[in-house]
Amino acid sequence: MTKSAFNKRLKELFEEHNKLIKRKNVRLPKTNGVFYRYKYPVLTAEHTPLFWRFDLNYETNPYLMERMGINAAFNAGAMEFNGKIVLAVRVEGADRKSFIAIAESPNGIDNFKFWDYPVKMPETDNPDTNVYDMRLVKHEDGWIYGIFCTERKDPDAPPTDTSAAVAQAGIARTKDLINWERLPDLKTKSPQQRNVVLHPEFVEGKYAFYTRPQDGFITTGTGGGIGWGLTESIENPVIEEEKIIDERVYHTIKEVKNGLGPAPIKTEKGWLQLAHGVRNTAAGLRYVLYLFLTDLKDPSKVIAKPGGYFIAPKGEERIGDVSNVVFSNGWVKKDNGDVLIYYASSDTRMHVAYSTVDRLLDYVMNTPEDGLRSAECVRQRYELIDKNLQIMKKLKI
Ligand code: M1P
Repeated sequence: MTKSAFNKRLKELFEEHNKLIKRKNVRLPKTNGVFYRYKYPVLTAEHTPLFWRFDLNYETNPYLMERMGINAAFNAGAMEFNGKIVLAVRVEGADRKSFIAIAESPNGIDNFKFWDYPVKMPETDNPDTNVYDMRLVKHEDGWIYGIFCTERKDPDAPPTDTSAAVAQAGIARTKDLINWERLPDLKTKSPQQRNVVLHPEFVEGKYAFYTRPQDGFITTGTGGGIGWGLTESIENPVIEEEKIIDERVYHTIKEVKNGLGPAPIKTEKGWLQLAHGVRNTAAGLRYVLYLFLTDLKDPSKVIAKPGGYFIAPKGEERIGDVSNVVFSNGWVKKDNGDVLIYYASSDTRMHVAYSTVDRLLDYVMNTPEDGLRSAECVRQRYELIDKNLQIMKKLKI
């Protein structure tokens, strides 16, 4: 490529990228009354800065090649920070390694732009092979915590097994989302932990964690569902007693496994909780999102649990590196009661959905629980149909 062709292509690349970053997002009018989707994903691999991927120097990269590709941008933690919405995004390189990078937007709907550098996460004495799925939590102790999955090769696996891994909860804290202090990984009795979330307030004067104990890296085994445990210290985080607060249940959306999403939102009726549930199908695992409510004084006590899913993969969301998956580890409650729900589809891209605290509370408190059997589910539906037919008669519909 001549230098002038190189410069022309470089200019085009930056123009195309700018257009993508600045594209206005549009709330789709169609809704089930619980939440609204948006037309475009808020972040994709293409949103990552060109200078993370290309060597922009003609002398060393005369073909203007993408030297270090990015594969996906997904599973982001979220919070309001300095008047902006920030996402702590799981960015996955073409080399399969994930890292966390901060992207910010003035409105949380579009114009998300990555900060110049990804997070330089300090390591513990046992280096992480892969870090991902950070939950951002503003804790009442004054720190912003990032709780994430740290994955390492299973030291007990035979040398021929090059995929056995151990997942644990990594913990780091910061005040500015740039400088991070790494704390020891959370210790529990479970051989595997993923989807661990810090509760934003002290409970009984202790740090409280939502956990997800598992026997295997992928398989739950005896791991019963979303767990809960307390630790005296965050500098030496040890959970001695872990109890299951939201269990996996046969023939439901969370039959195979589940895991908490972001830290809960405090409302006057209780802690609003967002989680993912997984079931098996002939086409593989299907991940959907669901909501439940826990007690204000005892966040480990479930007080409302609507049956079924809240958000399931739809359209383009169904397709990606790991298809048929929606996953969320970030949402933001604004002062006016609006809730922006950040969810990833198929381990590939990030979306936003819009709802309000009032709508979500109405949904969790007034949706019937899972009937667990076809006959009971039909009975629930008869109840609804009976009431509706009377209304329709009155309204002459
Ligand atoms: O591939 C779907 C998701 O799988 C894992 O979630 P879980 O531990 O509940 O199975 C995570 O690795 C997550 O990152 C991923 O999106």
